[in-house]
Amino acid sequence: MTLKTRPTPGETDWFTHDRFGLFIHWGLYALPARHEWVKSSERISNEEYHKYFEHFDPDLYDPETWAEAAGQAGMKYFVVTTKHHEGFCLWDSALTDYKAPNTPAGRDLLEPMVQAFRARGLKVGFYHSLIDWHHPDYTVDRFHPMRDNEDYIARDATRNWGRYVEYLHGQTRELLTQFGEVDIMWFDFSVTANDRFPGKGREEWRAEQLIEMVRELQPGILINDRLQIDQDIKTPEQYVPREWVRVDGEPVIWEACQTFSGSWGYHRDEASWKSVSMLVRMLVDTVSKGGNLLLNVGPTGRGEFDRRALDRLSGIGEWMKRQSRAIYGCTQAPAEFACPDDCRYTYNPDTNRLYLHVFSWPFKHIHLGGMAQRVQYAQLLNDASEVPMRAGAEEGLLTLEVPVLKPDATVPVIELFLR
Ligand code: FHN
Repeated sequence: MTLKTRPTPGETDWFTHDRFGLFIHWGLYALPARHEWVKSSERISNEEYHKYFEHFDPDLYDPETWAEAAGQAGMKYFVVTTKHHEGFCLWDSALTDYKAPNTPAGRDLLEPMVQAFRARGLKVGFYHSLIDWHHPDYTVDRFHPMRDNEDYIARDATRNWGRYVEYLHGQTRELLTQFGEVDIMWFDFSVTANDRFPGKGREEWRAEQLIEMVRELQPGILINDRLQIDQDIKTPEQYVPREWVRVDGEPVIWEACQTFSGSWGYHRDEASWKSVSMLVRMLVDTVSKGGNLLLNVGPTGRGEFDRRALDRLSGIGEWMKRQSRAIYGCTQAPAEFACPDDCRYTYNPDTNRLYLHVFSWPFKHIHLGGMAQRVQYAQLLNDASEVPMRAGAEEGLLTLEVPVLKPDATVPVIELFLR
């Protein structure tokens, strides 16, 4: 029996089936190319930061190549930063001049992206920052670039917070009425208070009203948890949870978001790029605990996925080409199936097939406790070659006789057809 999660307001069946999505962090921060938080970490004023607006010219931007790379990697949905904390908007918003059409890009960059990914068969998700370090009515908080500028802080008294929240809600309305069906709304994030500044959370965003509007405009849409009101998806970030994520002791639908390297936005000099093997194992580990993986690319200022990202996406795609049925439609295996060391199980309840992902290839045998009567047939997923089985030395033990050489797969998978 697989774990059942509590009901959600949105339609999550496709989400928990598809398991694997692409996160895209793209904005002016691609030009400084040293993390999307550069404006905050380097305390850059709007005036100083404006040079990136003036030079944002993604002349090599072709979202069809992005969608193809995502599709080839086996990704089934994407979530793109419509606006990140810097406040810059990828689409032709009527509510601001701080947008792509007003840069040398000279056009709405979101519309062609949505079209390209939708045409490639991927579901559409919009990340939208609650935080806005550019908007004149956004007050200073613990992360604001001007948090050490007393003159700027003093002018908070003249800022109209209500007007900023109207802007936030108004742009959300634009996003959910101008781009057809939107499948995910990924808000980010509520700010905790510190000893100098108040926080910003559900009350400050008028989150209940915002959620109501989102669901009215796009019935069935999935909303994440970062308005400080749990909705459809819990979103652990930059780590793989030890077990199925729970809220108040109940298993919930969850999606881990991760980067290839140490930065969400394009970072030219950051070198901690995960290997394809590690990324595949992260995907498997996530699904083995009932979760989704949202894996991020930060495109360059020229509008491209860089070579390091393309290498990882194609490497994952090579694995998914033959192993994807151990991911799509799969979830955590029932507790009765004790997983062997250095392996993970995923399980498809519809086909009643168990997938043994072997992280460290053993010498000749894998022993499955309590499975002697449960498996009718076993094969390597990469080439459908039979894996002979025999009753093990002890009661109920099933011994798989595996080839000495590791199969031709980043993470070999043995498909077990259960009785
Ligand atoms: O501050 C952002 C960060 O830049 C990035 O967008 C991540 C992605 O989930 N969210 C926030 C940090 O939690």
